[in-house]
Amino acid sequence: MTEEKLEVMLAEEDIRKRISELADLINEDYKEKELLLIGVLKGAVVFLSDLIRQLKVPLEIDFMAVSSYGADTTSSGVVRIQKDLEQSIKDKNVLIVEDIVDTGLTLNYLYDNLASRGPSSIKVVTLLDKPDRRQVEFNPDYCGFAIPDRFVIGYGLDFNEHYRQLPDICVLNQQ
Ligand code: PRP
Ligand code: 7HP
Repeated sequence: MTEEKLEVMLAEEDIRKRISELADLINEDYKEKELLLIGVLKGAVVFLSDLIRQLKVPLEIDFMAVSSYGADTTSSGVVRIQKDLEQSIKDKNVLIVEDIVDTGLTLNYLYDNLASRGPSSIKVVTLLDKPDRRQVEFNPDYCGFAIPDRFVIGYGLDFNEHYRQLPDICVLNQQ
């Protein structure tokens, strides 16, 4: 039987502190503006729900679901919209909220797709970035942590839909 061992990479308290710093930057950059946060389901829900509680600017939220991964830890390279927004983003200040940028394929696709809908501005905040894994160039505007090329779970991130509820971000070692 495969034994799974969890190793904490980023503890709950480190994540909390960094989200507060990201929120300070966003509050400053969007002073006097209104924001539409677009959470990318499902991984970003935990990050988005903690982030919005630190934001002081008027905001709305909406969600999209896209798929680039199957039940695997490697990218299929195919991005599909599985759930679209419930509203037009024309003339809105859009902030895409992601849990992780890995190959960059998801955000590369999503950014271009949303940019073509006529928002007044569009930026990306990601909690995690794995720059070593990039297949297409993509630079998030705000990033919580750049991490090494390890498969991580917890704080919204899954392995085969499990572990999203862990408060820490952990590396899953299978032995
Ligand atoms: C994960 C993550 C990003 C994407 C990043 O989503 O939430 O959306 O992969 O990978 P990329 O940069 O290589 O494209 P996933 O498809 O696993 O869905 P989930 O959020 O529902 O877990
Ligand atoms: C997607 C993803 N989901 C969970 N953990 C990771 O390390 C991941 N990279 N890309």
